[in-house]
Amino acid sequence: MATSRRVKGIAFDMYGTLVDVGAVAEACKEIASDPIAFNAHWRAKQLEYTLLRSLMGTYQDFWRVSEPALAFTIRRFGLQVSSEHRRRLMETWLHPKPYPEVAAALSRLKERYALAVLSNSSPKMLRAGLQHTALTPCFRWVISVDAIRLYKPSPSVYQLAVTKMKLRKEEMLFVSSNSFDVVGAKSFGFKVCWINRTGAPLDRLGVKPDLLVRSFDELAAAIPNARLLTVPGANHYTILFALNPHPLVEVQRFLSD
Ligand code: 2OP
Repeated sequence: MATSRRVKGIAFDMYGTLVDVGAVAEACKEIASDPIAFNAHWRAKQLEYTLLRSLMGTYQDFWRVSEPALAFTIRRFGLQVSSEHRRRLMETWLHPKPYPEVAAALSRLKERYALAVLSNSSPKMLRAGLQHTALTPCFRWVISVDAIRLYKPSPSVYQLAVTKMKLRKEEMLFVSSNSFDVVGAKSFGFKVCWINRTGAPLDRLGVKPDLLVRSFDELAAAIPNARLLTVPGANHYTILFALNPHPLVEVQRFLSD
């Protein structure tokens, strides 16, 4: 028999989800002829280093992982970059831009749900980024992986959000734009919303999110009317029914893919 629970808390990924990392690409224009490729490579290397450090048991925080990832990328692209330019590139991570609809959508969601950030980023970067974007007051918790010295998608990180927010896994929704984070959170057992702004393909790791939307506006419209409905045996999917027709159509299309 189906069981249903209301969402009580929502945890959000930070970079690429709440704030635009494309802004870092702007800064890359100063040093690279293909700033988008340079930035994508830096971002991929950053992620790779978090995964490797988690596996090797040699945690360093996200700032300290990002610097050598930048150095590697500079080398990979055969560039000469001054220490002043490197410093400026790193500092763009402290001054991200929020996606335009994020603040208004979070204000609506905050009325009804306990909101948290759950990020691979370091406490210093999170503090600076949230202050710069004026999003700090939206969140009751700002949770960095630094507390446990492991990176997402380790299940221990998602468990950290459960523990800090004092909610049951089943009462939480996790929201991310990053495919690796979506599959990680889903595999941990969260209900998951994927904000897929660009129509990117999902990583093929055997799980899919419960809800697919293209923006925070769609998320904010869907969630207040939604119940999490768990149907045992139904393809392992927990389907988030929303009264808003648009996301529901997307969900159905997505789940039948
Ligand atoms: C996060 O905020 C860094 O996007 C990554 O967890």
